[in-house]
Amino acid sequence: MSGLAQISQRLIGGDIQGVLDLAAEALSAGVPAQDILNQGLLPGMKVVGEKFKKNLIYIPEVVLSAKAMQAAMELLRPHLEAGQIKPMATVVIGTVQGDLHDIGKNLVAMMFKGSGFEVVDLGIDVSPEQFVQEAARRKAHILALSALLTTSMPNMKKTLDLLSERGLRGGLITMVGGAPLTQAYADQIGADGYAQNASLAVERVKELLKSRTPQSSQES
Ligand code: B1M
Repeated sequence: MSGLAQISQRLIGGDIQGVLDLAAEALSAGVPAQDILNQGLLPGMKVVGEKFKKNLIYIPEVVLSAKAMQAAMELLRPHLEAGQIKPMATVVIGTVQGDLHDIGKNLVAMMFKGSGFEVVDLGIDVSPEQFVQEAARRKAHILALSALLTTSMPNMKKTLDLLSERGLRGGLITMVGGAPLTQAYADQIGADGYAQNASLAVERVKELLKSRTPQSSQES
């Protein structure tokens, strides 16, 4: 079994130290952090999700795998975020109200940082009011919302509606994402952009920034 497949296996087994040791070993052997993430950690987490869905594993096991994933992401963070020069725009990001899932949101935040954005991470269970206040206070160019539960998705719409009510939609790019989301849902709630994963989220935002006038996006 390859080193990256072993990382997946340890992650599925919730072996935090095992995942950390193998990830550190891979890094020092020169394996790129992106490969450890994309070919080791993410496939492992996918299996965890599938097993959870089929009731083959339960919350305590999922928590251990999630902790192993988070610990490994901390180890990879400096490598994924490297190369930053001058912030190209400010992203305010968070997981919407009622939702405590943050692994995907943290990855999206890391990818933005690694691509030269300034990132303000509001954490989990963020209310529409908090999102709107912080986007205004930080003079954000991008508001990025993550949701993993079908029950928390409506809070994305509530956040976007509150932004409109406060007259803050112009000049602010709104991005949504998370496993249960689709482009159709993003269109339905009036988000500017949707992406299926963290790398695509950065690409989509770059496209949207390019399509806006310099005064309303790239310049603050
Ligand atoms: Co929860 N959970 N969970 N969970 N959990 C899911 C989401 C679920 C699909 C599992 C299942 O049934 N198969 C299911 C939701 C079902 C639904 O809504 N239809 C579920 C459930 C039901 C629950 C609870 C209700 C369980 C319970 O208590 N009975 C509960 C809810 C708590 C709450 O939030 N209020 C709960 C709790 C938990 C844990 C705490 C145990 C843990 C979270 C730990 C943590 O995040 N710190 C957990 C986990 C780990 C999962 C699964 C197994 C894995 C999620 C994950 O981290 N994936 C998940 C199953 C699954 O998703 N298949 C599941 C890895 C991560 C890298 O991917 O987050 O999808 P993801 O992020 C991706 C993309 O979605 C995208 O980019 C990322 C990668 O590149 N993306 C964006 C994410 N945000 C984006 C934003 C963007 C763009 C892209 O732009 C802004």
